[in-house]
Amino acid sequence: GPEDMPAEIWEKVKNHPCYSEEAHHHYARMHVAVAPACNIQCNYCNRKYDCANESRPGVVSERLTPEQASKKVLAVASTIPQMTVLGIAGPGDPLANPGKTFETFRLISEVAPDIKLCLSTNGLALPDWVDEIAKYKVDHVTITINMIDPEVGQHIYPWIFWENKRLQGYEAAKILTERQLLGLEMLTERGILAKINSVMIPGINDKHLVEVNKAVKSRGAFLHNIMPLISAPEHGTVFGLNGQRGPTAQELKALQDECEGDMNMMRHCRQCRADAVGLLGEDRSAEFTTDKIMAME
Ligand code: CLF
Ligand code: SF4
Repeated sequence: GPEDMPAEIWEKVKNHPCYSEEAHHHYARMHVAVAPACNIQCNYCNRKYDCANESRPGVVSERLTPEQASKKVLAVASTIPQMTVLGIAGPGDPLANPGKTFETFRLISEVAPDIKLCLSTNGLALPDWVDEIAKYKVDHVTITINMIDPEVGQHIYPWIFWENKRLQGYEAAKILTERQLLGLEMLTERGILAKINSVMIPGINDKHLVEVNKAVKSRGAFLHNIMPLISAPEHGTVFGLNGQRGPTAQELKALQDECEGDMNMMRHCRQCRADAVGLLGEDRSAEFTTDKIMAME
């Protein structure tokens, strides 16, 4: 609440449903799935579907062009007055699709300047785009950080695509963690609120996430959202096919409680689709498919 933070930060979080537990009862967000490509591989991802860094794996979202996305935002904003935040969270990595992502932000800031812009990324390309993010007044950025130790990271990320090369194993994870933490520091310097998402993977990074929590807090992260791995074999992810289990609800809560003393923990995440529309936990995306939006005109 406003008593826990400086006034300028409260201004940014008070009507963002993910950054404020209270706000999520009253304010809605929407996502537009304009970013199909990705620059890394996570073992919990199946590329045919949405980016599992911010959304439930195994869901196919409707892909839009920036123009379709901006039409959709106008249609939703006129139907759902509590819609305060537009996020780009997939289906791949928004910053691996910078042309589409920033063109979407540009169009929306022209037609709907009151809507807050939000972005979720794996962080590999983040340092290259922080100035552009600031230019479009994107006040909220989520980075998915699952490790700060490449020994751990090599079991989560089989490869990254970096400076025109595919890198693997320890080397790939080392570059990824360096870029994520640098990107976080650059956001903090510019006063952009950073939320960290971490996927809890039992036996791989569950113990290590306490270290991640400390590292991101010391670099100014505002909120930490530890999410359970979802690894049903039918999603076709590497972890799912290898029989890697997700955490139990008790294991997740115990880890969140352990980190709670160090920084604000998000506990109301609903692992939304890359084309989610509505209050968190409510899915109105089916009301706003492209054919329906075109029919509204
Ligand atoms: Fe979307 Fe993410 Fe912005 Fe929210 S979702 S880009 S910060 S506007 Fe929110 Fe959904 Fe959890 Fe994401 S409940 S998956 S944390
Ligand atoms: Fe999949 Fe997202 Fe990871 Fe890319 S960043 S591999 S889209 S989960």
